[in-house]
Amino acid sequence: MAKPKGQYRFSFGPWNIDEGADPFGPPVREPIPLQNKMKTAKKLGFDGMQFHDDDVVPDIDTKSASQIAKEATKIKTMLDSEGLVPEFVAPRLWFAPETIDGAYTNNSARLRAYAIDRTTQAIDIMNILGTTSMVIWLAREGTYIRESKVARKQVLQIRDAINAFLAYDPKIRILIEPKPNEPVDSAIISTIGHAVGLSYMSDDPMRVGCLVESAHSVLAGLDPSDDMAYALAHDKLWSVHLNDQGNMKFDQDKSFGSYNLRRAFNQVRVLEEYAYGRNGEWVGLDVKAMRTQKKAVGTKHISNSKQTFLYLLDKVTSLNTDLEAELIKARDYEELDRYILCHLMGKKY
Ligand code: 3MF
Ligand code: MG
Repeated sequence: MAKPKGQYRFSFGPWNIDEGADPFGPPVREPIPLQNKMKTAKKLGFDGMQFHDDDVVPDIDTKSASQIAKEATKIKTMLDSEGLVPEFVAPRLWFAPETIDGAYTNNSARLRAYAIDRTTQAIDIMNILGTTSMVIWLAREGTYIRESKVARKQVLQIRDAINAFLAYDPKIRILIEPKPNEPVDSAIISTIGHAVGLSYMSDDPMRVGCLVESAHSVLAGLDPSDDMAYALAHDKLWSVHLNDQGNMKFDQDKSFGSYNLRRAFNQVRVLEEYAYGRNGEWVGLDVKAMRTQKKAVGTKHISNSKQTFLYLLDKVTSLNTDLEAELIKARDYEELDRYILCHLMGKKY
């Protein structure tokens, strides 16, 4: 799909409008029905929605295949009537008792089989919704203590699972979303480099790419824009989860640009420079409302993040690239630094 420069399509998931529970306290906002979340998405100028399998079919493990198909069809009709496109489906492989000690890398063959089955079911849901993209966030594939798993074997188990899904449906593409830790102490596919490496180990590397989440890169001590550039160099940046993160804390999913505006600017810059979206890739936001927000203002993190992206896009497209090139040529990086800061602060340079 040809994309004019500077034009983007935005998406988020139902989990991004949440009830505000955290590990230390209960929900503080009333739940909002899925259809209302869809209406909010449209109202805020979003054209796409991302889903976990059980966002589409709640309590999925208790339902038969025909019940799952029936409920997914209902959601498809709802999406169509709201004028929204499903971006991807991600199997939620970290909630069920079967995945307590990992999904594809569980030490039990029976529980590994559960994870494979659950994922093929997610592929069936994708087909009903009408998307060929599956995101896998490998939440519990790693270790709480290193001696509990054989790390090399885990890598091959994930590769084999990916190959099984590629064979199950030749139309799908798999996007690996890496994260270095949380909920596990140490994740086996922890960075975008690991994800890209794993894609080349698969039976069909052209159908395995990745999703870079800003906060996950920061948690790994890396710069999100460099991670995006790395994936772009491999033609494997197939989605992004923009948000922000204050260094090595718990996964914060703050509004895009909220912590480090320059870091956010450089993410927009790299996406714009390499015409991200030209093959239909979405700008996904994976942001969380602060627990302090009341229900009526519980979606500002989403609209603010999109607006910050668009404001930063203005900053990217209005950058004086001749001046930038001149300063690079002169190797006057102190001056380049000052120019970028003045530009971001809206000060006359
Ligand atoms: C965790 C995440 C997840 C994934 C989602 C889709 C809950 O840190 O970022 O959000 O993005 O499961 O893969
Ligand atoms: Mg995410």
